[in-house]
Amino acid sequence: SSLMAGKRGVIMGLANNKSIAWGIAKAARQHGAEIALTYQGDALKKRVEPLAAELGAAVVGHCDVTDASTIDAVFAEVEKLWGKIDFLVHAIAFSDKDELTGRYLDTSEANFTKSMLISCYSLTAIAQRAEKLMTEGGAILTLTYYGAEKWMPHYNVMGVAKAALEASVRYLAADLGPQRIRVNAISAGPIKTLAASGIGDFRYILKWNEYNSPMRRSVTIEDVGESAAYFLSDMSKGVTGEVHHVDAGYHVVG
Ligand code: 0WD
Repeated sequence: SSLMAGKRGVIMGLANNKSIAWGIAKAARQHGAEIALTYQGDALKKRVEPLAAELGAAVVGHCDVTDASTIDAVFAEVEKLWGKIDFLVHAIAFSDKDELTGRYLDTSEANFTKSMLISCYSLTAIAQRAEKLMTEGGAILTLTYYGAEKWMPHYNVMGVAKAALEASVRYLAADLGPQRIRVNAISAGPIKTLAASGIGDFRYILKWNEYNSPMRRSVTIEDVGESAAYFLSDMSKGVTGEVHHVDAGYHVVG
């Protein structure tokens, strides 16, 4: 379709073809958008480059959100490439997997701080840069999980970080609303990705969702991609500060 024709945006958090960022990139492309991708480190560069080629997307360089100079560098690259952007996708999260099992109570200060920096603050850090390039308004989208709202087994510090991320969405929406920059989140149901494989008993959580969600299935990165296209396009031009569940309805049950 031409839903996103003429729109240009940056997608951050692509690790491989199982990533939610890949589902979003594919959908945005199918709907006519132009895309720029970042990667984290040389190992992922080798994964991201062929995927970018498949979509005809630009690769704007290495970005590790714990290193502000790399954030500046990729946004400088995007500015050189296009001058302005229309959308930004944040599909980034991290916690030491030793703390994604057992008790939340046992979270260390070091991992709490690192998880909050990478999984929560990074949205604000990249929104600061995006603001300057969204000169004609724009759409910012992040990814969250139900563990922000309710206790979920093993999600632990990531649940706390996602709760803060969802609050950030509301505060950023208020700050950027006057410039017609919208900020929303998709709360995705569990999907087997690299990041998910670090969560204790993930397969059980996936099965639990399949048996108990209203649609009796789990969601795919393609499902998330299609919903993302709504948030990144003008179809959602009156929507901001929203956390939208793409979880086969699980949130009405669990
Ligand atoms: O069930 C799931 N998979 C769900 C994921 C359900 C609901 C939400 N989400 C969220 C995640 O929490 C995350 O915010 O979706 C987002 C994307 O995650 P994903 O697609 O599940 O996982 P993955 O393909 O691993 O991509 C996350 C990427 C990293 O991959 P790895 O696995 O290498 O950590 O986030 C990036 C990295 O590419 N990332 C960083 N990027 C820049 N700087 C950093 C960093 N410091 N750390 C991680």
